[in-house]
Amino acid sequence: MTKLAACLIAFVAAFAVPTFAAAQASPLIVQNAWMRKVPGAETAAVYLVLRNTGVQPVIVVAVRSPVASNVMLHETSTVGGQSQMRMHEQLLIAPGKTVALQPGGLHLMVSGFKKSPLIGQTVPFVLVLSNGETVPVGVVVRSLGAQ
Ligand SMILES: [Cu+2]
Repeated sequence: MTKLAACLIAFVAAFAVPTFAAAQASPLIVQNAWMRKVPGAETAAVYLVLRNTGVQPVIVVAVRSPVASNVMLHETSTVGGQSQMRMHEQLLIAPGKTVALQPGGLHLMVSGFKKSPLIGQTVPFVLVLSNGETVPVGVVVRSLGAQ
């Protein structure tokens, strides 16, 4: 009986190790997450800074929020003097690199608001990574004039 118990403990320990490894803090650090909300507009842009402190690439494959039905990864670029928005399927952050989503470039495009966020509120978002990991992000709602 004692032998069986010891065996079970060994078994549990063997399987617990990868679980603990997975539960470690994500190498992805999210900073300065904010949303520019234009009153009355049906879409809003979210900006944030993503830093990969790990040794493997981090790939964001989806973004979700309970407040909106649709979050897309967009990039604004100026082509021939005209501002255009392009959709990206995913966003790769190389090891040791920082990617800034900021006005005039990469951003998250949020649409289908279930409830209009108010200035000053922090709205929950979740980044879904290619390894299945999810990273929660609090996005602060700022006014139209915010930079
Ligand atoms: Cu956009």
